[in-house]
Amino acid sequence: MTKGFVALGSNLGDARGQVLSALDALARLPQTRLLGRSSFYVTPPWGVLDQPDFINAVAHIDTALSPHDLLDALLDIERAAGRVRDGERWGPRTLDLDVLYLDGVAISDERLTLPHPRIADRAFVLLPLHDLAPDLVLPGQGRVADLLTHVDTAGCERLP
Ligand code: PH2
Ligand code: MG
Ligand code: MG
Repeated sequence: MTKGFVALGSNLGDARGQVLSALDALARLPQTRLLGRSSFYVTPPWGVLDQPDFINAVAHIDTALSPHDLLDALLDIERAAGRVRDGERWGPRTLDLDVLYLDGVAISDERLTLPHPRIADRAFVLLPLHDLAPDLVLPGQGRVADLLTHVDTAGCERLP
């Protein structure tokens, strides 16, 4: 089994409901346990600014799936939530599930890069990840709590 973290995001339709359902779906994946989840955050859009605010969260999982089988399972959950990929990078989406990190795993191929290469730039990932793993050191990027001090968290709000 390998422990790791998955980022969840949504900004179309019932965003909070999509993220909640996705956590259920993660808990039901084969050979996988959901160990915990962060708070939910409302976050301003990053990358493409002209789109609705997101709901973001991070899940802590333990899985015996290979990294690529996990990726395929996440894409299945996205499709089941009605995600349509129109090719717009960083555009609005009903559900986005990204593998952030798996213990001891370093991969870079055309489908998957681990650890996720842009965690350090993104308050919408670092805030929820910090709830679960402030002392996690992301190889090549740094410690989550330190990285969080270097990003702009303006407009990000933790939901009760
Ligand atoms: N996801 C993106 C692009 N921009 N901005 C926020 N706030 N949250 C996201 O999850 C997000 C984003 C592409 O995956
Ligand atoms: Mg993403
Ligand atoms: Mg994605």
